[in-house]
Amino acid sequence: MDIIISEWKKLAKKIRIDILKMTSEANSGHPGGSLSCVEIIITLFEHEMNLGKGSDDPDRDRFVFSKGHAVPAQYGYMLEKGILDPEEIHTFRKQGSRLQGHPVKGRTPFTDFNPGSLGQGVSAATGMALGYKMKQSPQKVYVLIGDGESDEGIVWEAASAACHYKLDNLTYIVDMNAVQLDGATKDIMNLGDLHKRYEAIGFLVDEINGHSFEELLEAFSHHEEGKPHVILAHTIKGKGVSYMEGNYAWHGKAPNAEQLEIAIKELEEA
Ligand SMILES: Cc1ncc(C[n+]2csc(CCOP(=O)(O)OP(=O)(O)O)c2C)c(N)n1
Ligand SMILES: [Mg+2]
Repeated sequence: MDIIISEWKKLAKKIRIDILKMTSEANSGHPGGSLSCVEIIITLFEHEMNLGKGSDDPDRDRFVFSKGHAVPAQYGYMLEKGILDPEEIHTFRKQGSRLQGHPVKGRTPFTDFNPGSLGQGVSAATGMALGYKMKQSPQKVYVLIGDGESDEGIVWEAASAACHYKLDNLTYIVDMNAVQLDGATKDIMNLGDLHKRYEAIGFLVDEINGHSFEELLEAFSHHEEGKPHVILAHTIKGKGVSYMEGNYAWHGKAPNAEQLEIAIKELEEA
C-alpha cells in the first residue's frame, strides 16, 4: 500500500497544480474548495468506487459531486489519468466547452448529476441509492458534500430518508474545511456537532483527517448492514498554497499569473 500512497501523493500535487492553472487561465472558478478535496477524489476514483468498464457502464457505482463548484478537482484527476485530453485544461469555463464551472451530467465522464444549487446533489444521490436498493442492484452511491453546504435543510431531509430506507449502499463524504463562501462555517451557520447529529439519525459515522490517504482508506472500508455511512473528512480549504489556506477570500477567486507562479513553486517544493 505504501508504494501506491506515494504515487497518490504525487498525483495529488499534479491535480492541485492543474486546479490552479485552470482557474488562473479562466480567471474564475473556486480554487479553495477544489484544493481541499483532492485526496478524497483520488481515494474514491483510484480505490473505493467500482468504475466498471468505464463511464458508460450502466452497472458502475455513481458519484455525485454535490459541492459542484469544486469540480476542478475531478477535472484535474481526469486530465492526469488521461480520461480527459490534457489539452482540455485550457477550455475550463470557456463557452461551449464541456469543462464548465459546475459538473454537467453526460458531458464529462463519471458525472452523474448537475449540481450547483447546494444540497440538491445529496437528495439526488440518496434517491439513486434508494433506486438501486429497490432493484436489488449491488451498485453504490457516493456523494461529496461541503460543510457550508450542510447548512441546507434539504441535506437533512435526505439524511433522514437514507436511514429510514436503510441505505447501506450510500456514502456521504463531508469536506469539513471549516470555511464557506464568505467566512468560517461556524460563524455563518454553526452546524453544531455533525458527528452526533448524523449518529442520532442512524448513520455509521467516521471522523478523519481528509488529507490522509491511510485514514480515508480505513474509513471507506467500514460498513454496517442497514445503515448509510458518512465520513466527516477534516481538511484545509486552499490546501497546499500558503496564502490560500483557511482563507475564504480564495473560495471563488482565481490566482493571477504572479500568484500562480508562487503557488506552483510552493507545491513543487513541498
Ligand atoms: C442553494 C445555494 N445557495 C448558495 C449558493 C452559493 N454558494 C456557492 S458555493 C457556497 C459556499 C459553499 O461552502 P462549502 O459547502 O463549505 O464549500 P467548500 O468550502 O468546500 O468550497 C455558496 C454559498 C449555491 N450554490 N447554492
Ligand atoms: Mg467549506
